[in-house]
Amino acid sequence: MTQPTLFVLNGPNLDLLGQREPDIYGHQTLADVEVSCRAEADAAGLALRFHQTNAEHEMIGWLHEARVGAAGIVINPAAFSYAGYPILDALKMCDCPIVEVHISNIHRRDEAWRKDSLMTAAATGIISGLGIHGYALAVRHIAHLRAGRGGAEL
Ligand code: CA2
Repeated sequence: MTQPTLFVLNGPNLDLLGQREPDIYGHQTLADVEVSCRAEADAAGLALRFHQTNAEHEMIGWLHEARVGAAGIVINPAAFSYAGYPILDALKMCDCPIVEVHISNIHRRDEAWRKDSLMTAAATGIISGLGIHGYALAVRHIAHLRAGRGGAEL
């Protein structure tokens, strides 16, 4: 029997995680993020698709794949958060749970433009400011929903 698939999708510049601004984003790399997501997905019996792109069309392609039967989507849209209307439309086409993750607390950042993500309008929920641990928590939450333990009371 094929396992249900969870998508963890990362937007522009996150391929450089761990190499820039460690005071904000930490020292761990996107490969470390993938290891932590895979551990959670394995424990929950979910197959994992883990991707990063700097190209909007590639992100939209993965969302179109996820639209058909994915267990859930964890997305750090990075700067697509602020201008990615085509990605917002694609997220709105997905019926599965969507958790938006930001490594930093976007509401606490100095730049006002970072605070308002367009993507939140399509997300089931958002995790922001818990470092890379936010990704593992997001995967765990989707597993939790699949086990029928979701809803308002967690
Ligand atoms: O906190 C997050 O995860 C962000 O989504 C990261 C985005 C940023 O545009 C959002 O405001 C918050 C990307 C930051 C720029 O890319 C970097 C990647 C690695 C290290 C430093 C910066």
